[in-house]
Amino acid sequence: MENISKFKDIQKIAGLIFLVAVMTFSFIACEGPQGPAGDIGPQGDPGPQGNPGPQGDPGLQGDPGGTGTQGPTPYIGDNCNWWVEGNDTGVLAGHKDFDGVICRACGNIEGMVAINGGTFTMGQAGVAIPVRSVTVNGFKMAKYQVTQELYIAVIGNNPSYFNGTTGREPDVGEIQGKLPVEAVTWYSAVEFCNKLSERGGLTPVYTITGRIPSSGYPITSATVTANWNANGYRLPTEAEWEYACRAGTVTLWSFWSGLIDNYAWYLGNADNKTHQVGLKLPNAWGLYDMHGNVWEWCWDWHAPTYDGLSNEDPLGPVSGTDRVLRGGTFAGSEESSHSANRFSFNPGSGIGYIGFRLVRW
Ligand SMILES: [Ca+2]
Repeated sequence: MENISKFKDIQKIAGLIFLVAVMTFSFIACEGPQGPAGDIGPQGDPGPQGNPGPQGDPGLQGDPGGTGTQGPTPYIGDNCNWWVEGNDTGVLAGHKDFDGVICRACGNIEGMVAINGGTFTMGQAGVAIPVRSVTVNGFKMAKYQVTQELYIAVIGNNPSYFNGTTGREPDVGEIQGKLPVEAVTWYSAVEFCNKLSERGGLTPVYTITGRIPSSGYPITSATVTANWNANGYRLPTEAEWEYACRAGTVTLWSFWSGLIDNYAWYLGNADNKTHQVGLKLPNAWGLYDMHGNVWEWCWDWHAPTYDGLSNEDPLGPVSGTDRVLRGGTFAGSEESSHSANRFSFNPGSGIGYIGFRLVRW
């Protein structure tokens, strides 16, 4: 009996060693898909008299996935073997001749994260309604807001308020060109998308007619239609933006609210200026500055509610006067950077709080 018992102990120990070895190997060799991130814990209830109550614990992260047999998948048809960065492909990106902004060989940018399609609960009770279940197809989204250096490389000018002149310098240690471009009109942003697509050998998404002015910037008016099958760069739809921002979470932010200073530039920490992209922590899908820094233009016309919109890849109302902005700013309250919070602005106007972020198929 004693021997059997010892044998069982040895079996247990051997099993444990094997398990630890497998976990270690999986962790070290993890080039394959990562498992989904764990849910963020519930938010605490606000306490009486307006004081915040105890916060819920952040949820555990999901386990890393098993050892993958494939590395990241290069895009077919590009001149470079460049890869999507993201939680489902590992992290790699390679261009033949990347100059830090755009690849001289293929004309494309780095840092597009692969976002798998899925269904999520869009909206927030009392704020962005009706709260409803929405499904979006997979797409790729830039990790960073479009920077001033990228905008200049494509368009040739810098409309930004925070342009480095006296009183508008980058914060200590930050790089001017890596501040988000802002004061961009929605029309200029969509033309930027087309120009970058052409440079990268992709099919432009937008048809722009009746442009005012007929050349030069900013573009203050135009008629814009979208070819949703084109593979070029474009603005996210409002649904795509919120889906990516939430990154699987259902809470007010994609992070635990007590950690906002780690994730977002907002009124409480930004010193009333924009900040170099990517300095705060990303969300669970690797996207930076979704909360705070600058508002981000979305494709959609703005209506006060989502009434009447599709639940499958909704494109917003067919017409309107303002376009949707998402994500809050360096000058906004904590609440303004909530995942579901909405704002809108005249697409022909650009002010120093408004930038944008690229997506493509
Ligand atoms: Ca933002």
